[in-house]
Amino acid sequence: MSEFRFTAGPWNVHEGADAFGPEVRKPISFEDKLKKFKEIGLSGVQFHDDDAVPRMNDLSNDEIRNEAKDLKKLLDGYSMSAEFVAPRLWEDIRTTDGGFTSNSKEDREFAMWRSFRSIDIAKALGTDKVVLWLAREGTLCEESKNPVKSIKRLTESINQMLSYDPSIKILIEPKPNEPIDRSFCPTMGHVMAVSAASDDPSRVGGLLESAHAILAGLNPANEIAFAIAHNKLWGVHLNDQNGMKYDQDKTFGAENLRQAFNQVKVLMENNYGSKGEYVGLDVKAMRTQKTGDAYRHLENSIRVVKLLEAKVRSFDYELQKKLVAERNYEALEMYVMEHLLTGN
Ligand code: 3MF
Ligand code: MG
Repeated sequence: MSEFRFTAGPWNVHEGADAFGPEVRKPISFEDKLKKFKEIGLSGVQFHDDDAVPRMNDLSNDEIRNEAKDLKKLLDGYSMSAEFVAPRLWEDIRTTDGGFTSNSKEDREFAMWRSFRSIDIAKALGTDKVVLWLAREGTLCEESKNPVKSIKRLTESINQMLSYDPSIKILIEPKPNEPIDRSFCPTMGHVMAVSAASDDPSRVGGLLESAHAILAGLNPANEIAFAIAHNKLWGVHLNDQNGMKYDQDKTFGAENLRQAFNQVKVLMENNYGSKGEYVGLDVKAMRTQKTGDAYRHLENSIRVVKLLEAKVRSFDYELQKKLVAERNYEALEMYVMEHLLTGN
């Protein structure tokens, strides 16, 4: 039995286009994805604001709320929950230079409008979580933004969201680069600092994505631990990544099983999920995967988490204690490798 409840976003079943080529699979409707998500064992769905309410830029605030309420009914029909809503601030012409840290006042106002609407949508969907993946909050040309002012603008934007709705929680999902070159909030340490600087630190936490940590040259399990130590790990995006290159969103564990094991281990040791947190998967199928078999990367990721949960349960903590006391880390490391390579 898994201790975790899993989620994914509709973008995790996509048409397979990469940065250099066209789409290779047929689009699938949201309801079909929802049905299949349920079937493969997910408990909920992650949303961008415009995944939940398409073409929201053309709708009034009330129309947006009403469409979100319709979506809630659809989710209820499948007994699926909404984990979070994230304002998608990286597709509109008005966020070409970023949203919260754009040099243009009108663009910053648009970013706030989308953020307030994301809060409205989250409330209508029955979740108190808004995720900020700060895709364009940084620079392509380093001299183009005042970094101190920009970081303060980010905090001010978060403060406005906190005061817009007293029950909403903000989860910052840090990423060091891509599509921006130099991010203003690249790691979980930065997230904790922004949280501390906000008007209500108890409502600003983090969501750690494994691949984003690897892109920053950091260890995902330690990034998870850093947020847990501050009581602020409110979401994860488990996946994998082959080194510091473009964002790959590979199946969890597909590149580095020991690193994946340690992520599951730190989550389990700290009862992640006991306060309603989900294990989110942010994985993408390979471009080569055929239409009609577009969910296998999600199923595989769930399977890997479950197999690693079993490995954590059968981990010999007594032996670990003994070897730590002897400071025999060579023996401990070998035990971990044997444990992962053999038996249950
Ligand atoms: C990019 C991401 C994003 C976020 C998503 C929800 C498109 O690297 O990880 O996926 O996860 O916007 O926060
Ligand atoms: Mg992610």
